[in-house]
Amino acid sequence: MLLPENASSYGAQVDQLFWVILWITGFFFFLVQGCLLFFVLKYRAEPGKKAAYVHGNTAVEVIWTIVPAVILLALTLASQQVWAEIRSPKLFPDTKVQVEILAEQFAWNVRYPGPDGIFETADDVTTLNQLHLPVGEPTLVKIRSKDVIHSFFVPEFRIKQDAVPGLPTQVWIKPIKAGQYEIRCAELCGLGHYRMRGFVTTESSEDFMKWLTETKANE
Ligand SMILES: [Cu+2]
Repeated sequence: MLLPENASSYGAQVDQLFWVILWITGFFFFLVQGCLLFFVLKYRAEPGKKAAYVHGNTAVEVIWTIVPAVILLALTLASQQVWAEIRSPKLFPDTKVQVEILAEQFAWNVRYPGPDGIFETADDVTTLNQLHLPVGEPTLVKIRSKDVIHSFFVPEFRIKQDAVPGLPTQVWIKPIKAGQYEIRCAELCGLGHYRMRGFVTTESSEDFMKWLTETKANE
């Protein structure tokens, strides 16, 4: 509901943080706007009523500084674990499958290392804009850029990572269901940015291996 379908192992945790933050900020948004409306009406200009000069209120100022600080600190601690789990290479799960994505104006070059597990060898499997991932299997995704800054974004996996020239980065994805999704470039990268789309297919390990073999045969 409201959010795109979740198709990755850590998506639910990301969504949970999102909702907690939305509830907190939403609550204070309505509280503040409500107070504003109330005071605007209560202290509106009336004939014969003199304006009061209020210099400030230290107690109230301390409260409205400390309360947000405590909330921010709590959110930082609460999100730290999920963030580290998703983004800290030291905490990545063991990945049998690896894929390299080289972004360029305006396409995603996808490369699998092939049976030898080593990139840039003759048995590599390469595709353009077609990323396949096995369901239930954590996959290591290496992201690079050939030219300008792009951003690898698959909303259904709750992952977004900039592709920066000269700065290889890594993310991991463990799809939890079979389906078809889109890779969108989330960084304005030139005139063709709008058509920089890739397609993700998540499927069973058997189908994934079959696809790899067929793609290699058709190269
Ligand atoms: Cu791009």
